[in-house]
Order: sequence, then C-alpha cells, then structure tokens
Amino acid sequence: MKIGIIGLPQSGKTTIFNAAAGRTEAVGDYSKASHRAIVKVPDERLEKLAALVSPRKTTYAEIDYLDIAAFSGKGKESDASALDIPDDLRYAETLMVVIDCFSSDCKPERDFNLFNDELILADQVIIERNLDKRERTAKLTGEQEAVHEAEVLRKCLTALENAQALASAGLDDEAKNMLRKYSFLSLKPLLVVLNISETELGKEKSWLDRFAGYAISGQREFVAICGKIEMELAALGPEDRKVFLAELGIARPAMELLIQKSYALLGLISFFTVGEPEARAWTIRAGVNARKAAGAVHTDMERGFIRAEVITYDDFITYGSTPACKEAGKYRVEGKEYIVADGDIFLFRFNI
Ligand SMILES: Nc1nc2c(ncn2[C@@H]2O[C@H](COP(=O)(O)OP(=O)(O)OP(=O)(O)O)[C@@H](O)[C@H]2O)c(=O)[nH]1
Ligand SMILES: [Mg+2]
Repeated sequence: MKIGIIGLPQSGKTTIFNAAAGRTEAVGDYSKASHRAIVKVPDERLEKLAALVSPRKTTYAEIDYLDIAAFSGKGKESDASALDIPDDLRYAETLMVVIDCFSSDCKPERDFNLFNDELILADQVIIERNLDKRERTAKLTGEQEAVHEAEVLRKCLTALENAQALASAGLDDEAKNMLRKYSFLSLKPLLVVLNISETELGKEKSWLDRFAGYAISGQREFVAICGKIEMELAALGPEDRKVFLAELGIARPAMELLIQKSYALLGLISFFTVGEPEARAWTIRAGVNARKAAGAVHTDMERGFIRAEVITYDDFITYGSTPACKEAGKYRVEGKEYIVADGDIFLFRFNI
C-alpha cells in the first residue's frame, strides 16, 4: 500500500516520515526534499504462524511511504496549475496530511482549510483540462459512456467550485470507478496527523475532540501524535523503545499507530498463505471474495481459480499444522464467492 505524506511547508512531514519509517532524514532545513521508504507491516499473527511452520522465508505486508512537498500553503490564492503533484502521489491509496499543532503560533484549523483548498484546486485544474474535450466527444459521438463521463465530470466540477472535496460529493461506486483514471486527490481517503508538541503529550484526546467536526467516517480520520518524540523513538532499538514508551505514557508508537489507522481508514484486512517455502501476509479490502483474494497473490490464480482451502487463524494456532486441522475437521473448502475473513489462511487451487 502506498501512503503519500503531504502537508504545508514546515508542518513536520519529514519528521513524521522518519517516525513512521524509522529513518533519519534531515528535518527543519526548509529543503522540501522528497523521500521514500518501504516498511514492513508488523504482524504478530504472521510471526506466530511462522514459529509453527518454520518456513524458509517470512514475508510481511509492506507500506510504501512517500514524503512529498507539493503544497504551498496559499490555499485558494495559489496558482493550482503550478502545484507540483508528482505521479507517485497520484498513485497513493491514502494521503496522510500533517498539520502543524506544535509551533507556538500554530493555527491548525486555518492550515487544514488552506491545505484542503489546494487539494480541491489541484483536482479542479485536472477537470478543467479535460472537460471541454470530453463534452465535445460526447456531443460528437453521442456514445452513452462518453456522455455519462462528461456528466460526472461536470458534477465533480460543481462540487469543487463549491469548495467540496470529491470524497463528500455523493459519487456512487460506479462513478468512482470511472473516475479512477484521473487519480483525483480529494477523492482519496485522508488520514490527518495532528502533529502536537512535546508539552501536549497526554492531551491527544482533547486535540482529537477539537477536530471531531472535520472527520468523515471512512473518508477522513484524525490521529494526534508528537512527531519529534516519535521520530526519536523510532530511531531506538525495540527494547529501549519499550522503556521510553512506558515512561512517556504512549500506548502505541506512531510507527504502528499510523499503519493501524490507515488499515482501518481503508477497511483493510489480512489473510495468510503458509507453507514450507514461505509464510506470507497479504492485504486486501474487507468484503472481497476468495477469487479476488487469489488475484492479490497472482493474476493466474484469479483467472484459473478452482477453489480455496481455508483454515481460520485461531484453528491453525490451536492445532498447530494443516494436517492436524484437517484431522480435527477445521479444514474447509470454499468457492469463489466466499467472502474472506480477517486472518484466513488460504491454499488456492487453480488451473491455467
Ligand atoms: N517541537 C516540535 N517541533 C517539531 C515537531 N515536528 C516537527 N517539528 C519541527 O518543525 C520543523 C520542520 O520539520 P520538517 O519535518 O522538516 O517539516 P517538513 O514539513 O518536512 O518541511 P518541508 O519539507 O521543508 O516543507 C523542524 O525544525 C522540526 O524539528 C514536533 O512534534 N514538535
Ligand atoms: Mg520535508
């Protein structure tokens, strides 16, 4: 999964990137430098499965963090066409926006609104670049698809002109699917990181309450962390980290919290494949069927899907192996429409 870390200049993007990825890139140098890191998603369940089957290789799910300085902080006044939005950011599934809540003169609500305006402007520019051509094609060909696309784009433009993010423009799934090729930023789920100061540790709840009115369930969620401290924690070894976390009263390090929140925001779940060569965690959206899940492993498995053989995580841990689960009657055969449950262990049968 790709997560783009964005926000206004000097909001602490690189600090949060370091905290999330355990890196030590320079912060506070006004460099607006971009960074990228791939991190393993910590996964206790995968570790327990690996301990049981001793595979040659254990492969964690991965998150690809991009730290990108693309926003000016001028909000509506900015020349949106000059905004430098790299393709990498367009391909991100989630945007993590960092808000300065640590400076003595911070104005987080204003900053969030400025940022949101720029997000909306960036999408508006894309539509303005495309709408004329689409409407002309629609008129010329009269093709139903083209007409529909032009209509949806027009509806989006109206929403954006009214300062509304596309995420809250009431688009149905079919419209969202059609719009996928435009990679609109304001349609992406947003995890807002309130970057609080060291002195505000312990008051995360009141920061979250302050922004409760901005949250949109499943679209825009908030988390409050102190980037500076988390960055220092992330640079420590696991043992030292535990000691400091306890001393600071932090329940979960940002490294884990940000992943957990992103998974929840996107409605992601994990399934596992477990064998002697490799034990591996896979990430998919909740509600996906077995055939689609097979496709996450390999497109051939989706195309030639025959059936899925399934053991639940708890059963595998209880009985300790696939043969033991079979003997205990805990081995199921499911068809392509079976909806994957979090923690399912699969063996996909397919033919090509
Ligand atoms: N006190 C305090 N300072 C912070 C915190 N997070 C970031 N800073 C400071 O804010 C400044 C900017 O941090 P960066 O992480 O470089 O910000 P940025 O958004 O990456 O900046 P650009 O990439 O240049 O736009 C640095 O001096 C950081 O030390 C925090 O949680 N507490
Ligand atoms: Mg930076």
